[in-house]
Amino acid sequence: MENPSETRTILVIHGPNLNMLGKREPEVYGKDTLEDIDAGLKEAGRHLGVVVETFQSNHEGVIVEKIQEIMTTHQGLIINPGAYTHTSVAIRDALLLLNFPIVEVHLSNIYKREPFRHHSMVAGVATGQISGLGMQGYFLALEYTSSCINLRFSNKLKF
Ligand code: CA2
Repeated sequence: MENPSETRTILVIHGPNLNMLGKREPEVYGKDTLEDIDAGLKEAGRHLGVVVETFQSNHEGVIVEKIQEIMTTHQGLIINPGAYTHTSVAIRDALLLLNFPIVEVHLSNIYKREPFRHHSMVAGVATGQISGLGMQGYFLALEYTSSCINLRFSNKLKF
């Protein structure tokens, strides 16, 4: 059996309404579906030497529970909390449980949009944020997160 201490697994969480990607508002969020993005991330993960898991929920508590579940099983998190970005103290508090890299991703540039989207509850507890680069943002986040994990395994980085 694989030694659990040697797994290199990154979870990608998509928040509410992101299951509608490619089906509505392509001018804002692009024409790729969530299934396209998830399949691309899993394939990219194989090239980067990490396992990518993906998860989508429209429910805040379900996202909180998923974050709690990965505390000891995963080594990186990429999260687009959707509209919960701007409201959820619960997701922010759950992220504080994790001691590995967390990248917050937004397809749109939240700072160019309505004022209520300018504040992220998550930004202050994430390692970093990518906003406005469309689906490429997820792939850039994956490159960063996987390089942190691979460096850690070669003992060059502590987190
Ligand atoms: O730009 C982003 O990625 C957002 O996280 C997307 C959220 C929005 O509330 C945030 O302010 C910024 C909304 C996701 C809605 O996704 C849809 C996709 C297709 C059609 C309709 C909604």
